[in-house]
Amino acid sequence: MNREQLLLYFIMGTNNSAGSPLRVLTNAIEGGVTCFQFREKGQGALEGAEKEQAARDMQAICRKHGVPFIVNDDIELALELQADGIHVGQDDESIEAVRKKCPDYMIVGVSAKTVNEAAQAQKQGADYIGTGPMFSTTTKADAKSPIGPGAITELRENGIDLPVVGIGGIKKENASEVIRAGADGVSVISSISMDEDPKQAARLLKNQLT
Ligand code: 3NM
Repeated sequence: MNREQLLLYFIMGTNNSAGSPLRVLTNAIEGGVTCFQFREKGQGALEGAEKEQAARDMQAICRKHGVPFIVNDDIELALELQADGIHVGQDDESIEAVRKKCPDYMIVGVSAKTVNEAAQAQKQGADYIGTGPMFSTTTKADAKSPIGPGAITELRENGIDLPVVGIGGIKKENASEVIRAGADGVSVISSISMDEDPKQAARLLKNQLT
């Protein structure tokens, strides 16, 4: 995994964008997003054929702009679409099982917040980890209490050298703190998807990261 591709990692489903999801994604990419994850979860999430079509439409936009397209949680969909990657949580399938099902080129990302989880992910062949919530968030219904950017510093101090993105409650005002703590990038949903100007939101966020 190329660490630079994780710098501004945008995540969205059709149920968490203020405007048309395809327009939001296009604008976000034009504003500088470096990676995208399709995460169709929670209230109002599409299922079945509608979910697949939404994913295909977003993948086409990502392809056109050369942005990696990663699918959250749904391995069958990732395989069907030949997505660039798959992201799984601690409660989803083991990384080893995911690795076995997916072709070698596929990026495998894992959510990991403790040194233990991160070391396990590293050992099992994850390409990057997502650590959070950094700050409080209302986007994920079952999000835990914030663990803060210090959790990333702790991973680094304990020898975790995998690419890491911070996630949860990240916006332009606190993003640089996450990078300074040792992250390669930040993952955001609402600070881009719910902004009335996603392109400008992405641009302003990115300005804080380098
Ligand atoms: N995962 P926002 S927090 C999808 O802690 C997700 O693992 C989290 O949304 C974790 O950028 C989160 O709007 C929600 O806060 C991120």
